[in-house]
Amino acid sequence: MKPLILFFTMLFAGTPFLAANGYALVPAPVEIKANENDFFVLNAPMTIATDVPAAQFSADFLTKKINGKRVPANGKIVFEKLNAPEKINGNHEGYTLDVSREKITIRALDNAGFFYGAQTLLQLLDDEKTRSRGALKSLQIRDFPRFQWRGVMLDSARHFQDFEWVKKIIDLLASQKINTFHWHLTDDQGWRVEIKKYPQLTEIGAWRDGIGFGFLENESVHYNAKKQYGGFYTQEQIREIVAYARERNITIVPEIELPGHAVAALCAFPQLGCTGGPYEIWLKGGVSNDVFCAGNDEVFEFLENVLEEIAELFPSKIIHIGGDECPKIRWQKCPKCQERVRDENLRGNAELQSYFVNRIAKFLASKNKTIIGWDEILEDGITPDAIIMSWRGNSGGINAAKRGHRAVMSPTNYCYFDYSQARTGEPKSFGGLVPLKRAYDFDPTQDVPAEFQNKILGGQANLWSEYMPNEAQVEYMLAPRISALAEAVWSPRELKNYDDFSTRMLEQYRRFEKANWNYRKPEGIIIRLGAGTLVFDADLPNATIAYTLDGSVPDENSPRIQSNIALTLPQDKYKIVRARVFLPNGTLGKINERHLNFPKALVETTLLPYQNFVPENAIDGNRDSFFWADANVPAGTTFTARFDKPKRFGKISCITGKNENGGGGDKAENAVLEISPDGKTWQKIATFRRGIAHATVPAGTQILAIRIRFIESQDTWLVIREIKVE
Ligand code: TNX
Repeated sequence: MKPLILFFTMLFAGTPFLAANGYALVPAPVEIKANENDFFVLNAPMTIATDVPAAQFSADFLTKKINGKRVPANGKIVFEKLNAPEKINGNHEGYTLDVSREKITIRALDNAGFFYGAQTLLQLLDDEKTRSRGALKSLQIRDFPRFQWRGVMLDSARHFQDFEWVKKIIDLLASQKINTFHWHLTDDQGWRVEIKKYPQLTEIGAWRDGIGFGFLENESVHYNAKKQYGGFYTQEQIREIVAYARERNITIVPEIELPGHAVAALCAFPQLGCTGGPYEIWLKGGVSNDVFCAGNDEVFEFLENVLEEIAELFPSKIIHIGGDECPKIRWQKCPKCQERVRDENLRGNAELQSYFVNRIAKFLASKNKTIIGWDEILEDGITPDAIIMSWRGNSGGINAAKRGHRAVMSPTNYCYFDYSQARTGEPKSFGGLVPLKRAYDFDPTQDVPAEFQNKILGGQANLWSEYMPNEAQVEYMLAPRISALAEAVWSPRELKNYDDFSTRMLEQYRRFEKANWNYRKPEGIIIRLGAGTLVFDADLPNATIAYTLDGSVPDENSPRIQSNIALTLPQDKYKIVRARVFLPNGTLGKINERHLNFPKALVETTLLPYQNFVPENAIDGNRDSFFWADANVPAGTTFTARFDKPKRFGKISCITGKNENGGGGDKAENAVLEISPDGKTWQKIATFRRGIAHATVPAGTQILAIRIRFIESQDTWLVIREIKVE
């Protein structure tokens, strides 16, 4: 009689088990079955064999990474053709991975699957538990992606990144199973790709008079002999990166911005703008009124020549043509543009934009390329095969899908990795807030009706580089959020679980460390403030937080609280709260603090928030956090803070604008600061100048409410940093 062998095979239906069992895989795979009682013993050097042509690169790649040895046959690790494609839904990026006592087998249909199988195996082998045990638990993995477009965009125009470093970012993306690298190569601040036919584009367009954006000269190394800031990628370098990425299953989608965001090109060729210039390369962000002229055929000839070289350099079937943020002011006054509107029977300037984009799309179609553009290109009609990149929420993508377009979701409030990772204590950023958890909650099919979901190709995070003066800062903004994105676009939605993810991330932080990546460490803690209530939050699962209410430094002896548990404080009593999270090794993270010196007040405003900004941010005693209102502030708009009972103050001030000390963009322009004893009658106490208003209040004045009132309308966004009372 055969001996009865009992295998304790467990099927992990939900990711919580993944972490608990030590499989710190990121992104989480579709399915793992582990055999608790059997092990594959790691003996150096590991031998690797395959006779499948499509697996050669991955076999070499793995061999190098683990210091293994390629052998003709009988390897300990083997790559084989998968004969049961249904196991991975027939997906060419899918793979199976079997670890038995004798050997490790990776099976796939194609290069991509073999490569991802190798990436998963690398994570398993490098796992701390595996290494300390000297053995890998026997297991079976079945894995394939949820979406076909798993992207990251890098903006190399606002700030430039070193060519070799771009390979480093490709390595990181590949390790997280990202397959699309969208490369933003042109903008108002620089033209970054060599075009043989127009050398002036990079001779002139790649260099600006300083680093700009308020950064110091020494925050970058990218200067030429004339001390101008900038740089560009030669065609030879591009070919090298394209090949490097391709081996790692990454398609590079280049972006050439048109008709707007074109100032760098106009500097090289002023005759391509409506006014003829002179133009200067921008040293700041924003939206330029100067765009390509839509009435001048020379513009199309130029762009077609440029795109011809681009189409040849980048094998990607898809080319990004921008299409966002194109003001029509110049077109309105340009005789050539108006002539075009008449000749083409267009309904106006908005339709002129769609004429422009469609004409380019047609040219690219002749090169066998499809266009993708920011969601603005949908507004006035666009060729049906155009793909829409939805950045202003998911709605652009949903509308696109309903009209039969394919779409990629990249909504600002989940995917803009130029936004801060925490409310306080972070480097200067574009603004906005996308903490790790928020990035993790990204779902490309959120709110998409079931019948249109097949139109959603996937999702993408964007690294706009206005506030990333150097490569280290790009790394900081990308990691760890890259892992959250990766899981959102790769792993099955039903398996998503943030606590489990954060546990697996502890291992991922080690990987970042090993790859010498300047990642944001998880000690950040966010303190949310309700009315009289504090809620502590951290990037670590079930975090314990030490806090103080007297301004002292929190330490091991301070009171402790668990994350996400509310702490209610007596009103008006405490001025400052400081908090630190306990790290997994028992030490304390960096200090976060919040001032609580604004008396209890209720905010009432007709302003609409931009994204998830809350009006209370403007009265939380902290000018780092702010309320960001949406563009277009009508005359008469008010923003009122009303107290529960009348108060007396010596001084009242208000700071608005993007700069910490007031001013910059998005400031209150034609507005006044007013007070009221009863909430009905108002008295002006100051007028805003450069975004700031301050007043000394006559002694004895009773104040029930303070408000900002806009005398005239302004069509900008508005940042209200803080109303301060003393
Ligand atoms: C909007 S997203 C832009 C970019 C900026 C970005 C900053 C998009 C299509 N346009 O030009 O860099 O905001 O977050």
